[in-house]
Amino acid sequence: MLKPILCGALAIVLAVSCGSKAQTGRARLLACLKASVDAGKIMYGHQDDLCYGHAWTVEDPGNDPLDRSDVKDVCGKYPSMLGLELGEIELGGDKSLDAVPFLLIRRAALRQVERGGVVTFSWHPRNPLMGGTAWDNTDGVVTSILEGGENHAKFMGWLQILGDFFDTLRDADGKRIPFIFRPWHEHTGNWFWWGQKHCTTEEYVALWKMTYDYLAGERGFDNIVWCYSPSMNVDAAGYVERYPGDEIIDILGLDGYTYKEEERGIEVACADFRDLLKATLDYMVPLAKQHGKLIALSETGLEGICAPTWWTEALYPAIKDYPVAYALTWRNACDKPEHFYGPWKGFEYEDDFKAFAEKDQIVLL
Ligand code: BMA
Repeated sequence: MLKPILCGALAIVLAVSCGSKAQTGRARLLACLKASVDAGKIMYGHQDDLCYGHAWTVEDPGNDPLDRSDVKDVCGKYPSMLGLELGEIELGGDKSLDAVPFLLIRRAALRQVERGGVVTFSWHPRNPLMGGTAWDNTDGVVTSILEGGENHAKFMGWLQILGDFFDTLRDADGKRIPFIFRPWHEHTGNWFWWGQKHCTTEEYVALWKMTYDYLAGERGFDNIVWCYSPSMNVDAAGYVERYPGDEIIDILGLDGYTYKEEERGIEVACADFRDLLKATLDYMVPLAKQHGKLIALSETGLEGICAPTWWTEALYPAIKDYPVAYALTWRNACDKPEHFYGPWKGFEYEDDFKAFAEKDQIVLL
């Protein structure tokens, strides 16, 4: 059984409803997430939260690795959902595309689960055809890695390396920990090589199936909860167009950000974000019900949080009336001062985050 992630009454709900030992890790984690949703809660998540912060790294003197967190610095608690990124693990090196050691990522994942929280992995693999990054968005890459393609063997090698990493994620009893995996995200845009314009629907679905068959099938990872996460730029038809199927997907995710643009003020940008997110959740809720799936805001944020009340007046009102399992804000890059999406101590609008975190519905550890 997973540890309860909450204190008080809800902890009891989770403790009794998180499934039996006989269930797979996937089923148990899903049961926990569902119990939390059924109790009306929304878990708060932050990307890379234990690995570094807005103005610190784990190597700084005085920082106990895995104890510091920008979120905890502000509100006294860790996020209940920890996002971690595995981009470039496929190259076999020891650091991710964001220069985070995979050893640290592994320890962060295990520590988060030990503390009773949940982990979600994203993966921005490089372009296996052209050699560039995930943003090297050329056509034909997916074709080249599917069965029969010139890069199929190479890509299967990448999946093997990913699987080897996943296999190291074990608790003190040597059992694989349950976690969420969210590959091939934001495919409804064209910025990644697996994006809408760069492959057909059949190819995209085949890419998912190949990934799932290898990890869940061949490697036997029955501890993975699978999240599908289109970008918030589509209607209901666009959302489901490339859906890989109910057998593969557990969570209907959504990546949706607030974008500041010169021509509209930040207040309008926040209101537009709130309205679009609600309109998207309006069609996701019946869809999730129909397919028997959970919903998550798998990535969100406003870069640099230049709105004084983004948390309480843009994000919170947009999600509070919906069964959203978790909402995860993107990373606070330590090497790019303007690239932050979570709170940090000393940030001018940190009180607004505190007010968000103190809402009954919002769950931290
Ligand atoms: C993006 C940015 C990049 C980062 C990537 C993967 O949104 O934060 O700086 O490399 O995510 O984490």
